[in-house]
Amino acid sequence: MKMIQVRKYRGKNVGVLGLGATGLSAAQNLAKAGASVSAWDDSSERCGLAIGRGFSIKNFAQEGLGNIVFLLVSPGIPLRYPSPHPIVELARQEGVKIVSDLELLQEACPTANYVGVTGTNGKSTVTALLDHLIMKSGKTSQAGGNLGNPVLDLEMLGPDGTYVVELSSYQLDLASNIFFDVAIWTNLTPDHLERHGSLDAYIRAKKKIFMGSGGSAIVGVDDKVSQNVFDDLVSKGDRAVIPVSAERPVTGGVSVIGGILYDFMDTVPASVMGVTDFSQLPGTHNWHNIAIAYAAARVAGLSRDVFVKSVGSYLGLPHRMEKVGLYNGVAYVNDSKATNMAAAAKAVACYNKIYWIMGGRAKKVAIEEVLPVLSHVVNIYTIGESGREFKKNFGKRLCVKHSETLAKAFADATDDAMTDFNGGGVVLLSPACASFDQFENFEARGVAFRELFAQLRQSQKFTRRVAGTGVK
Ligand code: UMA
Repeated sequence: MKMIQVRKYRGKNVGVLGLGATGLSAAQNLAKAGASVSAWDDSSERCGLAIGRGFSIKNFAQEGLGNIVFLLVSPGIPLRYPSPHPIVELARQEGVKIVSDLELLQEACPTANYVGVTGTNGKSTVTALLDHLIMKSGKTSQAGGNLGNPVLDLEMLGPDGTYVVELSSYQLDLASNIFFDVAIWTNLTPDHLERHGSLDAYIRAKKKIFMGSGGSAIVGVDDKVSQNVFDDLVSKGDRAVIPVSAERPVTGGVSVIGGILYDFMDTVPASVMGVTDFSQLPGTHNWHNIAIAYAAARVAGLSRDVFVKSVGSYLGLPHRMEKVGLYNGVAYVNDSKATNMAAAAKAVACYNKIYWIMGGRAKKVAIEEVLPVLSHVVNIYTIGESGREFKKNFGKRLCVKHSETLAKAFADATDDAMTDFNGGGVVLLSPACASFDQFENFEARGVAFRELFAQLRQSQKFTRRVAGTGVK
């Protein structure tokens, strides 16, 4: 398959703002297509990296935008709040079009099918699961976006192919001309207010997934905001709208009730399958994700049979309740992606006898969300800059040790889990915090956890070998 080529801009001058994953991928793609790319990043390190890859760096704020046909902006660049990035402001003043990489993808591959997935939680799982299901049905699918791989790094698809794109509120905020054949809204709780300024602005950005008219919308309706979004779409009447709930039966939609997936989309309701036994989709929050993916799969033309046969072979996502391995009867789970307490609470709810490693850079040191499931935890090992404060907060309820680093926490948790003579413990990294105080990102933190586990296994092999030689 071919790399995406945005040929339309051959011979044109284009600007790229931000040189992280999105900016570098776009700059590379545009340069290959024959555009003349000038780029800027506020970090001199990123500019240096781009120069090393042959891109021309231009400080737009000082030198002006020149005659670029558009400015491709990375999702992390502030558009409005707390204040617009000065180069974004300059582009607005000069009437230069601001675009996202998704818009370029849709221009380059206009005949492909597009599924967009947004919502506060579950969007990565729904994206990856749906991508898996489409591929299992024998069709071509490519997944990307907020999931980690920029959309211009995907392969070129035509009318037989589907792009399943995870979209953050940042990415949607940026877009001004996008369309999804199937637009998925999982749920909504307050998040990213530092970027959007208010809950209303966050919701407004997310609602851009329903831009245009036609196609289908799949909307999780288990929270009030999402129920309102559903009602608004139904009253607008410009597309098919399918409700999904993990709490109650929904007319014309899909539900999971008591661990059973029900399909109410046809005139005769059907009980599809039990969803409690998928080890890569643990916890009741995943019931909701499964129901959303089922509804989307049906709308995308997949049969019920394909869904039932394929959901069990979904492998899960790295760093999200990822089973790293078993050592001496203790399970090790990497949930490094849990960067807030709501996400960590979901992981804690899924296991028992947990030796919980948590902490890092906290948005707020609040523990209320995990309290209903705290009885699943044996001990807590805190790390990072919020570690001492979490120790203070949890200290009255449980045994908490401030281990400071992930390596020390891993060793402490392993020691304690191993000395539990009944076995069956779970060493869980689910930090409820961002990683930036000790790691480059949550992926690096998860990789470090995996490496610690590999070392632990290695030490066991070594001990066995030494034992075999009779050396003590
Ligand atoms: N930069 C500036 N000036 C600024 C702000 C940033 O120059 O004022 C530069 C930074 O120096 C950096 C670059 O912009 O070099 C970073 O751009 P970016 O923040 O848009 O990050 P990318 O590396 O392009 O990654 C983005 C998404 N990041 C964000 O939205 C913050 C990634 O989502 C996504 O995987 C990637 O595009 C590919 O599509 C990550 C994320 O954290 C996973 N998303 C948030 C979330 O899920 O909560 C929204």
